[in-house]
Amino acid sequence: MHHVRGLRTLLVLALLAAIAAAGVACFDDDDGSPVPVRVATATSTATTTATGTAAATPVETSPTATAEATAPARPTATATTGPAPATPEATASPEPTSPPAEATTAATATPDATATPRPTAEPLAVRLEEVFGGREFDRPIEVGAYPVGPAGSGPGLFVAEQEGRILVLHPDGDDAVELLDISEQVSRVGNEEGLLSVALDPRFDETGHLWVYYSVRGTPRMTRLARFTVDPGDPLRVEPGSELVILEVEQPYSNHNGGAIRFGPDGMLYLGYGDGGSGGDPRGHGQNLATLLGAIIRIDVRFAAERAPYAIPAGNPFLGIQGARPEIWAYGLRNPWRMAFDPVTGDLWAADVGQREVEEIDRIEPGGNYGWNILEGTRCFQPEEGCDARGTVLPVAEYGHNLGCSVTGGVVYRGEAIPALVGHYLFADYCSGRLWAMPVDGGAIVELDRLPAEVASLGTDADGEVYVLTFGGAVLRIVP
Ligand SMILES: [Ca+2]
Repeated sequence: MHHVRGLRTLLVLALLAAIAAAGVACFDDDDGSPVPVRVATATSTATTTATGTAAATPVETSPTATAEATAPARPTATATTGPAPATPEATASPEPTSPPAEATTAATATPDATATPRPTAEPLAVRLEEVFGGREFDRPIEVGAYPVGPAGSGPGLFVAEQEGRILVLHPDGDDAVELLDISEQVSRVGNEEGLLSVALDPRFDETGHLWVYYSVRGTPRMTRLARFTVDPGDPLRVEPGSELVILEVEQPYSNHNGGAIRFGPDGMLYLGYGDGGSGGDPRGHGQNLATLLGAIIRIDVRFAAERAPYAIPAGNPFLGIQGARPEIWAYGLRNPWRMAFDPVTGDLWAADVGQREVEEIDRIEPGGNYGWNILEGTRCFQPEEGCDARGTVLPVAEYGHNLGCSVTGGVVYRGEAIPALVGHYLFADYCSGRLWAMPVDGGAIVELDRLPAEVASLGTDADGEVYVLTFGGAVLRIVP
């Protein structure tokens, strides 16, 4: 009797596995690639981006408009700011900004980013080693360089925990100084709520500013971008009461808060917002330019003050477009959990978490519509068949849920310790623990490792070496 039931269970499991495999096979030509695949841009019809209007859905643009499109406003574009911008709108520059109509070409921007895998000369071999003396953190979500260590000497690292604490440590020791604890004001009601991102000001040595993004405790439910300032005499101490609220956005649901604060090579602050949550984007935020939800924003916070917390940089693609939020840099995103600038090329890479089947890696171009919720990866989502994806930018790479369940965006490796890894975008899957490397200028994606724990985030130290954060608590460094 027992073994009959066992057999039946096996049969059911085998059937389920077959169904799962078939499900993956229908979006990917080869049934379940062992690694994420580059998107074949040659076969894509969706090579124009954005629209001539602020319409929520893509509108066909004339072929000439795209043919002559020049890459507008790289992140190096200038930002208009006087010493004291009055309101964000006040800085709206009369000079022509890049109209969305000429926004970008799709993932075809780099001609050699083709789908043809390039044979790898040598297999990439890396190891992951424990740092901080094996210290365990409480759901660490961000790691980054900090100019001083706990004893005040040498460069350190900061590690932020979702609960609301930011610690400063040396990679070689488990001594930690608590830099900031905002857990009293952080909501942890939802699994995806909490302190979600931390970034040092690009001129931290002069300004002492620390930028944070978190879910606010209380009602209404919202996320907040805020600035704190360290004591000028003691960079290991944040001045109490120094918080300056920069931007708050109401969040209809507890999930998909996005959250990555990154400063571009242009000195501007970029922040990725999720679509507001629930499932399938029920309120259509992804394609709605009137909300910051489902978008990556670019704002100028260099002269942030209570009356004028930020300004809109000239060159923002939707500046001056009626009905569109001028903060938006790119849209059509579901939950860009992590993003990073390539320190060499200035390219902004984001990983957008999928809904049911596809996880994707995007190279973010100004004005780009990344497709959600029309598309999930390269696959139609709304409607499931025959969707109108004109005007959307396809991902650079994608993978199905045979390899994981939720992509964790990483960084482009530009360190020195692992020469073979230079120029690779590193990313991982939260569920399967798989860690991948994708050459940014084309070529096959390779699996570097498979971690036993959930990978929550990746970050770099001052030398560009990479650390992997797991929700289990461990912080690991990638070494040759
Ligand atoms: Ca997309």
